Amino acid sequence: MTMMNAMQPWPIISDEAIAFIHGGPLAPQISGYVLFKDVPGGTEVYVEVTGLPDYKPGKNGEAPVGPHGFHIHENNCCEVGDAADPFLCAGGHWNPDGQPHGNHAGDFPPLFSNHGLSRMCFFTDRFKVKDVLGKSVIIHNNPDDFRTQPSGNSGKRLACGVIKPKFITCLE
Ligand SMILES: [Cu+2]
Repeated sequence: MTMMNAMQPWPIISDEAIAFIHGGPLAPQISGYVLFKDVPGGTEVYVEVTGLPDYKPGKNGEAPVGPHGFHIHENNCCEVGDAADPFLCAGGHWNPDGQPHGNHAGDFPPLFSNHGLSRMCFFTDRFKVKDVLGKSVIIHNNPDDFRTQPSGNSGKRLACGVIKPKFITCLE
């Protein structure tokens, strides 16, 4: 079923959404997508990305590279901006119910690189697809410690994708 809704930035309501993930200047080889699908009681999230960096252990007080922090951020923006610190326009973590980091609605399990490939599917009851349209998904360089506020100390932003309804219309 399709319908118009003047309060939504999108003309048609869908129960599926997709974010196409593109690597920024720190990891231009990253490519993939995140799918969101309404299911009873919540949403299933499926992610498939390639081109992730290989794991590097932390040395001399530096954080390890990977597993990669993975979150929904609050803004509809994946412009690179500062090439040394990309994707700042995506904003902070999407946090609609004012929770501490570690319990943000868009705090996701980290991505593990299997020679660059990560594939993962999980369920969340924290949102439905309509709630995350126009937000963004970010993959970070470092692991999320799920403690440090406000974003888990997961480091720079390697890749970004804006969450859009999943279908093709003649207007796109
Ligand atoms: Cu993040």
